Amino acid sequence: MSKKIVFSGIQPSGVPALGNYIGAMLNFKALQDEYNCLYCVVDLHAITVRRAPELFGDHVRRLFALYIAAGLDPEKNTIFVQSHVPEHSQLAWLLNCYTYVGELGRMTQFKDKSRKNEDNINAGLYTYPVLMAADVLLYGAHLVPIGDDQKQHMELCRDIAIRFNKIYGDVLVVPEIMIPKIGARIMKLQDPLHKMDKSESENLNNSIFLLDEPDIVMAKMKKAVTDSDALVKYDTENKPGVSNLLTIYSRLTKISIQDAEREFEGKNYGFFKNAVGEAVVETLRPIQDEYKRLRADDAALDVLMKKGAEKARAIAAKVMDETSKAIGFI
Ligand code: ATP
Ligand code: LTN
Repeated sequence: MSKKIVFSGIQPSGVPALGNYIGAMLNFKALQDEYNCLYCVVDLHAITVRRAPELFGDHVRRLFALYIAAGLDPEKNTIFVQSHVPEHSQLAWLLNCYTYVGELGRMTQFKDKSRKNEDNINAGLYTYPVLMAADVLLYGAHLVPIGDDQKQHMELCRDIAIRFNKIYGDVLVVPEIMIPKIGARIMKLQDPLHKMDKSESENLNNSIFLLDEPDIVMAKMKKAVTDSDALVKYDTENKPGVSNLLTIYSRLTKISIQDAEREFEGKNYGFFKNAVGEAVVETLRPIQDEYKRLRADDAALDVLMKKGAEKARAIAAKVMDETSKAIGFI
């Protein structure tokens, strides 16, 4: 039997943060042997916010290289750039006609991003989840690993596929959503009630970026907000800062939260934060080394990118064709 298909994507909107790594990339890695995985640099999604053209290409190459540096094998997986496969935009248009404006208006990310980009609430920001649905449905993906913040978008994707199939028969695969039990929402280090973002601009101490040098990681960790209990216990309601650090530690060292609590029993927060910082540094070290090696030869990286797009396109063209036929296009 052929392997089931996995699809996921990350926006080239800054240097990926620890939240992206723990919430998404760790699962990407875990799935690569058992599934036929497609991992995408979703550059079309990223232009819903203005980007400097002279920097955009570098951000795309950076994320592409970081996928590989973080442990995704470009031979085993299909790693590619969204805009290199025009079927994404093509299917998104079709799916727009099977999505209701009421559904899009309820999306919390749209409401949040509109608040943050008051001077540029463009239609792309609004129809963003339709493009995301197209990404997934274009490959007949069975499983989509994401962080908690993308759950609402993926539920809409499922609704669109179910609606389409009700009209035309079983044309689209309705995907399952995969969210990690621990680490689905890594919080800002200095504001642990809000999710860590890679496009953090207000306070860089809130996010650890995958390319941060060890001294920067340790300094950010030292400044992380905790509480005044001096007790390393997992309690998201009363101790959000400490719980966030415990989550990071647990996911990176593969030690359970309970064992981590035991490990830090009687230890002060300084000791605890130092240990979490070191776990982060040790995780990032091999990723950064491999990243530097890959970026020393962008021409070779571009060859991999081209191969990825060709592999992706072979699948996308087929699904695009079946979907168009189902609607009745001649
Ligand atoms: P931006 O800041 O540009 O909006 P982002 O950091 O939210 O970006 P995305 O590219 O939108 O990142 O998301 C890529 C993947 O990382 C998604 O699966 C998303 O759910 C996951 N993710 C993002 N932030 C976190 C977080 N703080 N904790 C866990 N998972 C996260
Ligand atoms: N919308 C996602 C990124 C994304 C994605 C996808 C994730 C675009 N297309 C398809 C999973 C499947 C985000 O902003 N985090």
